[in-house]
Amino acid sequence: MKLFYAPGACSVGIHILLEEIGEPYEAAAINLREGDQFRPAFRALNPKSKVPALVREDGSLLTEFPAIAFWLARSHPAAKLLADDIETQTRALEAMEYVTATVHMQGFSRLLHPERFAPGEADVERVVARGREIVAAGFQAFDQALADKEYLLGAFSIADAALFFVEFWGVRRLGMTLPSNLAAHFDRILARPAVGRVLQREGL
Ligand SMILES: N[C@@H](CCC(=O)N[C@@H](CS)C(=O)NCC(=O)O)C(=O)O
Repeated sequence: MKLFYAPGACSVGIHILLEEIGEPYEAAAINLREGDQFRPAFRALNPKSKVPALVREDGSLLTEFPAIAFWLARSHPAAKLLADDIETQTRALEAMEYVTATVHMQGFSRLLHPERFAPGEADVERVVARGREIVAAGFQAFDQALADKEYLLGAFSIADAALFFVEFWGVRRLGMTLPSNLAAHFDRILARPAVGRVLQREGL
């Protein structure tokens, strides 16, 4: 398997899952700031020009965080990244969808790239304020979900890897203070050896 990632991007969650699985894989860095994602070589591989992108053993490409995470968990059951029952699997999809489609794409995208949402310079402030509201609502919901457990689904799973990348952005990129249950969850994940290895490899 070969993961295309960008240091500190949402792909860090998939990088962590590969490291948790513990089988050999390749990891290739894409420099988003330099526009590597739009160069012909990467576009030919992934026309969406996005990371994470995972090339599987059969040569096929998988994109979109929830799909990659779900496939990795299901195809590597020994890693115990997702329990086998339908309720846990549905809850994992629910959490990953909220992280990726709402907290990331609607919230953090407004905070990190307000120009993509603001028709003009005068609108940037309002766009950022809306981004903060969306992220805060997401963090609040996940904080509540973690009130009585260490991980979203009880044991560490693909859902936690998704939640981790937005926690990481909040704390390390934007200096936010996480609500208490979320802060404890973030520290718990940071303490996992696989996570330490990935952060080191990505230069974070
Ligand atoms: N819906 C996709 C979003 C992927 C995405 O937006 N990735 C960002 C990095 S966090 C990216 O590749 N951005 C490149 C760009 O915007 O040009 C997923 O969940 O995998």
